[in-house]
Amino acid sequence: MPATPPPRRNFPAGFLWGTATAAYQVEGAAAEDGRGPSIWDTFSHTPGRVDAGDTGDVACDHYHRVEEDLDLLADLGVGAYRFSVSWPRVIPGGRGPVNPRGMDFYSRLVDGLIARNIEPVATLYHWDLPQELEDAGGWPHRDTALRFADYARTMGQALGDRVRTWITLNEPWCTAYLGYGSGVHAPGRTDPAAALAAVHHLDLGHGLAAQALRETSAPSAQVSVTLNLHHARGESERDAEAVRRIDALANRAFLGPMLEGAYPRDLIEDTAAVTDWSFVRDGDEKAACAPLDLLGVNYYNPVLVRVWDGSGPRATADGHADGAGTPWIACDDVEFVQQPGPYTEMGWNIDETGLTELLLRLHRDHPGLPLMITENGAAFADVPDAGGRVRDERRVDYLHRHLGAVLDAIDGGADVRGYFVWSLMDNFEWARGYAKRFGIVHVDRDTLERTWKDSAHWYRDVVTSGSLPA
Ligand code: PNW
Repeated sequence: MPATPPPRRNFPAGFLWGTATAAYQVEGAAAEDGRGPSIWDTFSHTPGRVDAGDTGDVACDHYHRVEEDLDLLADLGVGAYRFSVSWPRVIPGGRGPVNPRGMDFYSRLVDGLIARNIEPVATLYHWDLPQELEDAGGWPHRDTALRFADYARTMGQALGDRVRTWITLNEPWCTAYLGYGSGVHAPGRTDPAAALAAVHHLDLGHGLAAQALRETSAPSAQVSVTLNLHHARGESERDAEAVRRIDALANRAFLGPMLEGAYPRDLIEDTAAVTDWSFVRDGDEKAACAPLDLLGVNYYNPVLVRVWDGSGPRATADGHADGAGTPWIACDDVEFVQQPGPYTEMGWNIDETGLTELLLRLHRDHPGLPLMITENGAAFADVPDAGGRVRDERRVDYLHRHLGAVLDAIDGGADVRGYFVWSLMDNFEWARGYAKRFGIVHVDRDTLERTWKDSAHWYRDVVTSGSLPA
């Protein structure tokens, strides 16, 4: 007798399936049609900042290949596409006049998506701050939050009739702590007090931008923010203090003001030696707490922490403690413990149980707030074989595990509305350059030709059936 195949697991009706990219990582055309420079142009053109000296000058040339890429999305069968708008493409100096040719690109992108029945999910800030605003002080400076809100209003007025879902910021953790704390991201500063000021002005900018989008977009538009929450675990009860510290600095520094209108007391106390938080003015925390329709969650891996007893070298397995600065401000007695493998080529451990736990925690702490996985994926270097096939079974396995983890969270009551693979195609992986390939579609660095990997075929089957194979 033939064995009955094990059943597929179904996602809820209406679950939104997508892929994600970001402007600087895919567009290229860095100096075309009136685009102004961003901090990532400056940073990537500074020797020593990005592996192999890679820059986003050409990237995937998506700016010129947008029609081909729209057809690629349609062929994948996805219901949504998450892209980001390059602030210096639409407002070259960060403030002041709009560049109509830049705006036109996004208008055509949105129209092209809608024409193919693909929902546009637009992120306003995926790290490419206009250089002029950095020169004026950047995110540690209050004015940047106000200019961000102006930019959001401009975008709402231009595209708010057509964009169904807005995301204000992508991963403000990276902007603040990697951009101004550890310095591994643009603008490359290593100043802990500036990093915490950046946290606040990102929180404030988010709230003001969310309000501006609400005021300018169709009533049905959904407003969201995307956070890379750190799912921190301790090895034992003794490590609860390390977990609390990481949770305050990495997660509640954003969740607190954005969702509850207040910074956590313990965060203020933990960081008292670095800043007195006097940049928080009356009314700011309330302003940061604009009503949200969804919370975007980017998830790659959990972290394992313990309290360092001062003996021996401190374990820094999260990969963020080398170099001149650290993202882990006031955490000198926290160790990041090496986790058991396997790992992706970023050196990130693969553990999907952290995703289920994180989603259930958000469901418990913020009941009634719908969740969306706005990024999840893995870097593996597989390239086409002689026959042109890309056998990336490790990526298929990664996605399979994590989609199963999403289903486990849904079974546990979490209200998860959608899932976006990072990324549609291999692209500029920030400080790691082009060598780290996150795409489900391969991009040849010489010809820029797009080739479906096995994972793209696999993902098409998942999204078109709305179910996960056993
Ligand atoms: C996210 N870290 O970045 C971003 O949103 C994407 O643009 C990026 O390509 C993707 O994840 C893969 O890295 C992160 O060092 C970059 O902890 C670095 C870290 C986390 C997220």
